[in-house]
Amino acid sequence: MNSTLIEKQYQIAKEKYAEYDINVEKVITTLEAIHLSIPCWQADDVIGLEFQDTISNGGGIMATGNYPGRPQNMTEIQMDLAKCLSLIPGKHRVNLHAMYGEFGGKKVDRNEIEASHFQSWLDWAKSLDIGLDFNSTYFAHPKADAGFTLSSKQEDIRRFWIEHGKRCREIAAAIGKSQGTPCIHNTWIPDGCKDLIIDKWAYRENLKKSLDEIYKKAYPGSLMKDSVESKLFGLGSETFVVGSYDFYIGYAIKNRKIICLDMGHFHPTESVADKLSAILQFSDEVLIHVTRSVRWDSDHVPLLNQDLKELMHDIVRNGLLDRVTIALDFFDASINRIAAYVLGVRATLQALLIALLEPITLLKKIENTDSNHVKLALVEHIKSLPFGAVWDYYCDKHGTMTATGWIDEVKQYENTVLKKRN
Ligand code: RNT
Ligand code: ZN
Repeated sequence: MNSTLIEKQYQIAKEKYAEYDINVEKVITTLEAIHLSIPCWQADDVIGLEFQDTISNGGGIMATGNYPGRPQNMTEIQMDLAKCLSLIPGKHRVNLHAMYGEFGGKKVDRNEIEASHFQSWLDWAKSLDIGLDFNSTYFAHPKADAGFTLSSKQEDIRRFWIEHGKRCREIAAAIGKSQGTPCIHNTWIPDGCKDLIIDKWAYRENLKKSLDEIYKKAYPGSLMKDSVESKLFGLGSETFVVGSYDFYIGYAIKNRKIICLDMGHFHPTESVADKLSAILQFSDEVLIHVTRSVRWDSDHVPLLNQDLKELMHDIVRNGLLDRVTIALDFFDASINRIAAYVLGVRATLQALLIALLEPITLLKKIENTDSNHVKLALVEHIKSLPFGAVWDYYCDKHGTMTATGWIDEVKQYENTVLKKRN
């Protein structure tokens, strides 16, 4: 689409939205200030950069598919990520996992990692003027194979992972200090059991004790913030999950940690969106893992579906943009990985844009003063307003392809770069 047409349609859209008292320029400024945290792990199917002498797939994290062109080292991962970022409007952060350090082909175990292993990520992020977030990696390791890490009844295993957690927080704080914005450090553990557990208490008590120890050292919120991520079930933890939602919401509220809500970690009809205006009555912040679950926590690439739109509506309608960090969490190895990123991030931004373009003041007024059918009718009508024209303008303004233009760019990258990899 050429720029004149984009501009023309944008002007008409602006007029349309003005009828509902929406200032589209203001909306664009708001959207520009939102920095999504993009998962480094979609780049290479959650494989990471560690030297591994034993193959370990414990932890239930499994990317399915074998699309050609998977990056094999840090340079290729960074190159792919930079390509993705160039096809996405706005400025975004990259979310690292501890298994993605620069280990120089040496075995550096999880209880040995240091901030220096992430220096090249920091340099790379600085060269792109973006921020980094961080995750401890408690899976894909022989010491996670038995199904329990921080909640393990084996004291040496528990200690090993406690040390990992402490080091990850230190690394996150170092990243935060260097980049000048807080680095969110997220904790998700795979702990759980395929089948019946009698002594649930011991595991949950252990997890609580381990977390208390990991979080003992206080870091200023300007450097790093801690979040804890719950789960409903996973591969190998179908019957019992130690870090359930009830466990972590209790822990987070009591210890002033951030709860991380992964959109794939709840019962299929449970609304993650609806949780925000409840949790945030009692907590300062929430972290979201945007994903698309197909029947279960399948980590499909987010699309502009009802769940995603509802989530963004609940953030914006309740004035929670400053208190909700939006990270993405998906990994699909069955499609072009660059396209996966671009699709997922663009859908998330589009959902935000739709939410920001809603005449909330008007809707709230109608809700308080008019019949319910009037509100419903208006909500329905708003769905047909020309948000796509604003989206195209937004992409064009940021020098990124509008509409489907990026598909050709990804194809070309596939032909010239990805296909040349083994
Ligand atoms: C697992 C959690 C977790 C991971 C990443 C890789 O079910 O969602 O967030 O996906 O840490
Ligand atoms: Zn997640």
